[in-house]
This record gives sequence, C-alpha cells and structure tokens, in this order.
Amino acid sequence: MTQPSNPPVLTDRASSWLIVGAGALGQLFAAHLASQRAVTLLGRRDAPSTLGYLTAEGEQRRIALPRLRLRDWRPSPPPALVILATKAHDGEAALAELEPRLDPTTPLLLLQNGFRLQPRLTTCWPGPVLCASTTEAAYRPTSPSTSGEPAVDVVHAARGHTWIGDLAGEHAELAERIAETMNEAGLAASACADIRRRLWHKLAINAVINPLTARYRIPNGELAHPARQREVTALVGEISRLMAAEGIEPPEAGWMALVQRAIGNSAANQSSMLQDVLAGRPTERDAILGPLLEAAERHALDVPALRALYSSTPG
Ligand code: KPL
Repeated sequence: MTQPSNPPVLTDRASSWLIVGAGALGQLFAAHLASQRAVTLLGRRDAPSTLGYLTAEGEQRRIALPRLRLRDWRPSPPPALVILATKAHDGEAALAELEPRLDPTTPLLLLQNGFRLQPRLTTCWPGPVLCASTTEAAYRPTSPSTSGEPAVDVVHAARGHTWIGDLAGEHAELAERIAETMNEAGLAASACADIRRRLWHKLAINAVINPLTARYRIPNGELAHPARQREVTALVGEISRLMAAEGIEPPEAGWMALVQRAIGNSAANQSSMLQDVLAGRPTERDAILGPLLEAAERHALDVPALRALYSSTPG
C-alpha cells in the first residue's frame, strides 16, 4: 500500500484504531478504547456489531463497534494505530495477512505474552513497534447467557495496569500518547523506559504459573499449596539464574516474591494456558518457555526443571 499524503494522527479523537485479535484482552481493550477512538475489532469469525461487556464493577454494558473478519477489513480510513492482541503464535500470520492493506509506517502496539514476537517485529516492521505488559485480567465466559439478558462476550475479571514502551528506545513520545488515551478510556497505563525488563518479569510469572496450572488443571491459587511449592521453587531458581545471565534486573523483593505475589493476586483465575488446553487450542508454550531455554543455551546453563516443563506442556 502507498503512504497516504496525510497520515492519520493517533491523538486525533476521530482517528481510527484497529484491534487485531478478538480474544479476552482484545475485546477488553476494544470495549474501553471505543469511548475515545473509532475502534474496529478484527477476529477470525463473524461477530455482531455490539460487544457485551461485564465491567470489573459488575455492570453489564453493550458497546457498539464494528467487528469484522480479518479478511473483510478495508483500510478506509487507514488506522492511526494497530493493536495486535492475538496469541503470540498467531501474531505474525495475522500481521502478514493485513500487511498489504496497511501503510508500512503504521505504529503497532503488541499485547502478547512471552518474548518472541516483540523482538522479531521490532526488527521486521518498518514503523514504530510498541510493546505492552499488562496485568489486566479478562476472560470470555464459556456458556452463553440463559437468563434472557444479552450475552456477555467478555468479563473484566480484575483491574490491572499496562506499561508501554519500545525495545529500541526510540518511541517514548508515542508510548506516552497511547498510555494517555488508555487512561482516558479507563484502563490504567503508563509509558515506561524499561519495557524489556517488564516483559521478562511477566515472562517469569507466566513461565511458572501457566504450564503448571495447565498440567495439573488447577486454578492459579492452588500453586500455593505445599505439594506444588517444590516445583515452583525449582523453576524460580532456574529462572533467576537465567535472568542474571541475561542481565535482567530482578524485582526489588526478588523473583520468588514476584511469582508468589502473582499466584496470590490471581488465585481464582484459570491461567490463559489452562484455558487454551481446555479449549483444545494451541498454547503459548514456545513464546513463554522458548526464550528461557534459548537463554540457557546461550549461557550454557543447566535447567532441568524448565526442560521437563517444556516437554510436558502441549504446544
Ligand atoms: O498472565 C497470566 C495468564 O494466565 O496468562 C497470569 C498472570 C498467570 C494470570 O492468570
């Protein structure tokens, strides 16, 4: 696609923002950002043009916004921002499908878990690539409503915070503007200069909680049980050695406290990987455990607990 003569301005309230990926996070961001921008939500399936949203405060809302299949979307107007909210393993394919219809300078905001897509797209995408690390919790209810109430597509399970930054350290101003709009839309967000560190911290949490809860089919909180603590401790020990070797600054209270706090804070949650396993979907194993195993190779570190976890986790 050729560059438009007047590229869309992200801060213009009339500008359109495209959200690619209609999973729980994509829907949550769409539900909020639609109050501030002309949001279009793209997914793999046909969907009605309203979104049923249950807020974190228990209020049910219906939000009007175009929801289209990826292949049906036309760039008129071209988006000022593309928020890629697919699973990590679907991100490149979704972007490749859209690429012929996008101006190559369009900024991207990546919402994926792990540390796979972020460095790849930072290198490959010609426009600015922003990465987000979020603690927002949302899920899609599995059974349709039977109460006669309009169906809820997405539930905001717990309010969190989103940090936005870029790995190249070149787009601080853009990160500020996006964070500002998210705050105006009711999602707490800040721009940050250390997004790489934040992504690896989240990865440490996901590397322990997601595969273990998927293997034992338990809610996150059950990892606090003494019977599971031996595995948690072994994994956190290996992860902390890898992080030191990679030069990732540890959290103030240490890696164990970070993981235990995440287990406590999300005690009632089903991890995203358990949800994927139960739904028969591919998991984010490679985006989450892959970068750790690659770091182990790079630094010739022995990580038997992580290797065993990788082998026992469906891909
Ligand atoms: O991010 C998560 C996930 O499930 O992917 C945690 C923090 C583990 C919460 O469930």
